[in-house]
Amino acid sequence: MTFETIEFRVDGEVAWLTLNRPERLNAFCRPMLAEIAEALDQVVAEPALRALIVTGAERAFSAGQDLTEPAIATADPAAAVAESLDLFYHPVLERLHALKLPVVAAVNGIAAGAGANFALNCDIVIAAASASFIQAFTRIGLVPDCGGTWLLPRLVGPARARALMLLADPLGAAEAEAWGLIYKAVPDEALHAEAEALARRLAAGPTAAYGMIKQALDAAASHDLGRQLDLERELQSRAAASDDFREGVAAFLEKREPRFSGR
Ligand code: T3D
Repeated sequence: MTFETIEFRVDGEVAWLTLNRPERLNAFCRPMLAEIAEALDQVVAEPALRALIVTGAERAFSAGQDLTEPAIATADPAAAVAESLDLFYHPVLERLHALKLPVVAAVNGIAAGAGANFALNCDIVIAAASASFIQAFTRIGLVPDCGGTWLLPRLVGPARARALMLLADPLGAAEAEAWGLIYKAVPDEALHAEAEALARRLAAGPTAAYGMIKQALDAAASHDLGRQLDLERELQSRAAASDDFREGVAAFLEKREPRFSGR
């Protein structure tokens, strides 16, 4: 399948999804969000895939919503924005969170507004040293969306989250790492190799267990400890029934590296 606004490439067990509107700093428009949703459906439909990398073409990761998109300039922007979120952004975020395989965001440059929060919805976020993250929304009189108000306080704590969202100042990759917003900042020239190495390592791991870890972490936000312990018991029973658990224990006892199938 050929896309107009993204590149989607499968390389063995790892897929690459590249946001590809560099003339607009990879800003999201409705056709692009629809293509991302379609690519994520392809990821689900391909059981051989075991990790996904998301990155941006050329100098930016994404500048967030395309502010030149006609839907923004309608007579009723309130309705247009609600429609964009309901019909385009949220289906992408729901698909991203429903993926059982791990998703690595390789943030190659500026990630602003919805672009920043799209990256932060991924499982592991690494960024080029020259990249930065901006909760740009208040610069144009909007509020953070794409889960920003939910994610940021959990990642960096309420004080820093509030300042980031109210001030809309850029946060460089090294500081983003120090604050716990992202996993790691890496030298610019090493970004894609680091992302690929991480994804290959994850692709060789117990994919079903990774999916269950993601499910448990998502559920933890709304559970008390008792409910979370129940969920952990249920997931652990499923993990214990997996081929990968048998292989993991066998490899340990035989003093060798495990060969996980992902099942
Ligand atoms: O509809 C809804 O559902 C609402 C949802 C909203 C979610 C959001 O994401 S709101 C936040 C939207 N994003 C922004 O407000 C960021 C706007 N962009 C910027 O502030 C700056 O471009 C950056 C800080 C990201 C980068 O600055 P800089 O100096 O490196 O680049 P630049 O020169 O500003 O941009 C380069 C080109 O990209 C330029 O085009 P030109 O003049 O060369 O033809 C610029 O207009 C274009 N561009 C950058 N961001 C956007 C964009 N075009 C459309 N939409 C953009 N968001």
